[in-house]
Amino acid sequence: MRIKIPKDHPRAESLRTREQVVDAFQEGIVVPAGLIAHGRGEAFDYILGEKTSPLARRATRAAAAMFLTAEKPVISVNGNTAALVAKDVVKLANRAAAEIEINLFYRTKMREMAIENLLKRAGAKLVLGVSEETSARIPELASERRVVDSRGILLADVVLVPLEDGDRAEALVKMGKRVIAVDLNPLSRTSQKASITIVDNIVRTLPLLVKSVDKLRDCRAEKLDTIYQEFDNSENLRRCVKSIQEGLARLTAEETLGLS
Ligand code: PTJ
Repeated sequence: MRIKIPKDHPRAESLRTREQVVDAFQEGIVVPAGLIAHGRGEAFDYILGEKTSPLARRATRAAAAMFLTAEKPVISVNGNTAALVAKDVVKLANRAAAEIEINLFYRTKMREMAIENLLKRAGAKLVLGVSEETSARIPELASERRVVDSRGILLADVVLVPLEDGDRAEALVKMGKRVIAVDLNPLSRTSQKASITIVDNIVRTLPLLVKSVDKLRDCRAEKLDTIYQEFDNSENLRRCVKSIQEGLARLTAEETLGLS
């Protein structure tokens, strides 16, 4: 069932994004747990004001610099990411010479194919993570996420992992990879374990990351190294938690609780 979202609804954008996830659920791209994960993200986004903060901008710039200095960057795509930002994933892959790899927690052949089709319709030429012949296992992981492509994540030096569960981010870091997470929850294990965490909604992050890559493209390698080395992820996360506290205080002060 489709609902018509009034244009002047104060949270129209958020509701449209929610509909996108629901549609993708009906197409077999998003799993039931993905709906729950999206709701959790919505709650954080609501408190954070549903806009990109200066902290997220700084993390995105550092992530762009890290991407541009990578020898083999890979964008890991799960159901929710495909549902929300397939076109931006392809744009980022083209602009940053990165591979796209499907990596699923709830892995089925049907979902792999549905997500591959979606990414190809969005313009992707090559989608890794779907061929049995090239599949490898990463150590220390029990979940289906351990299955990776031997041409992709296995060899990658930088991996973008949007909307992840904590185990894999930790395993990838242990393997010596630099991990860029996108997660609205600054307290999640993924956020805490990643090298750079962008605490923002993926629907805003990816277009901004593409812009940032374009802006930094002509910088010298030393300058790019400095940009991401100067970024302090723990400090940035601490400040994100503080902005959640401030967001809650603001919402209470404005007495907007329960209005939408
Ligand atoms: O497609 P699959 O099979 O790989 O499964 C994907 C899900 C999302 C079900 C799986 O990775 C999972 O269970 O993830 P978690 O552990 O719920 O973590 C998802 C994180 O993403 C949570 O911390 C959410 O707050 C956050 N999140 C949800 N939606 C967004 C988001 N962060 C940024 N932008 C969003 N739109």
